[in-house]
Amino acid sequence: MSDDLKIAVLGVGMMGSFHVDALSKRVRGATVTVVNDYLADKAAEVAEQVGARVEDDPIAAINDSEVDAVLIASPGDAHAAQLNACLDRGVPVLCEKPLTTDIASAYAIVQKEKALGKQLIQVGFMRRFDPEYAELRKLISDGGLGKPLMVHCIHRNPAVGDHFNSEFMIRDSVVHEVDSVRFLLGEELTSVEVIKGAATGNAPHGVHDPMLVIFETESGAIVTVESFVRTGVAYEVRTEVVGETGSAFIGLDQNLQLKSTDGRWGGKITPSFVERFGQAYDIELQRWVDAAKAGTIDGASAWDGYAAVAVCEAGVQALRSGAKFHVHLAGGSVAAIEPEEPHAGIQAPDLEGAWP
Ligand code: ISE
Repeated sequence: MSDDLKIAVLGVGMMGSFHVDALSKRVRGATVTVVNDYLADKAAEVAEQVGARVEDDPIAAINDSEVDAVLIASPGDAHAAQLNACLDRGVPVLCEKPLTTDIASAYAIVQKEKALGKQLIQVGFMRRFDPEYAELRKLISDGGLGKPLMVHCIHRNPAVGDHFNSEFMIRDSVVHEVDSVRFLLGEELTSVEVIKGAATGNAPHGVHDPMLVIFETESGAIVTVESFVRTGVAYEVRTEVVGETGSAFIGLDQNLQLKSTDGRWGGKITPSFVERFGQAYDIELQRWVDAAKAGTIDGASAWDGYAAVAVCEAGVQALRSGAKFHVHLAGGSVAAIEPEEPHAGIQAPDLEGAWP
């Protein structure tokens, strides 16, 4: 339709093609007009399915006269240049995480958008649109749990490729918990530690799968994240918030429960994040399209994307060094991340020979 938001989708791998499908079938008021991917065949295949045009150059796609808004689902290292081009042209953009791949470029994007005086960038943290997360957030902000003291997050994937090393687990998986906790509690994360335990035999040598990531927040709440991406079982994302006056749990996967004659009881497992968060993705896209038409955003901002980049970078440093890392976001300059001073540890007295 003529008043549809005309969208260029950059990157049509798994996420990008999923979004093209949603935009063309389930989202109202949007048309995908231009598709770009570094794999020409893939771009042609996806474009043909929705009657869009292929543009080989992502920057030309952003500047195309038939494009009102951009959805970035390209690899993370392409984001900075593509976001800069969107800001230069002044078009709304929904960018999949990460905002960019380093703190300095993420901060530069935040500053550039701020100088324009208009929020154009929304970051694709889809869990914010999941009804359970939204309900939990409201419960917390209404004071239903009292002061939040602890958050326990479980993030399990059934299987991933070998490229998914320990650092990637933090930047690609744990990043969702970083944004979710910021969203739920409405405060920044200020420190991060990584505890590496025994690894599953399913993980390539040297990959710390599973690992435990521990954050502190501005108010002193403690957040634990189990990141386990090769369980071989199901997609399991659960969050429990423990407050002064109660606790609440989401992600129990309580769909149809069947009792059968063989004495078993239960439901079907959720195989991947597409099934678990399919509804959230659709809501996210619809609200982004509606907001873009109204000249605003409705979801995670460039600042939220930047905060996630900074906290995850600190997480990677904590993983590499074994030290706890602090994150300082405020202060009008690029985020500082720094290790905590090492301490001497406990000195046990040498008792050898003290007994006869
Ligand atoms: C993936 O990129 C996602 O965004 C999923 O939500 C997450 O669960 C998965 O671990 C990531 O690899």
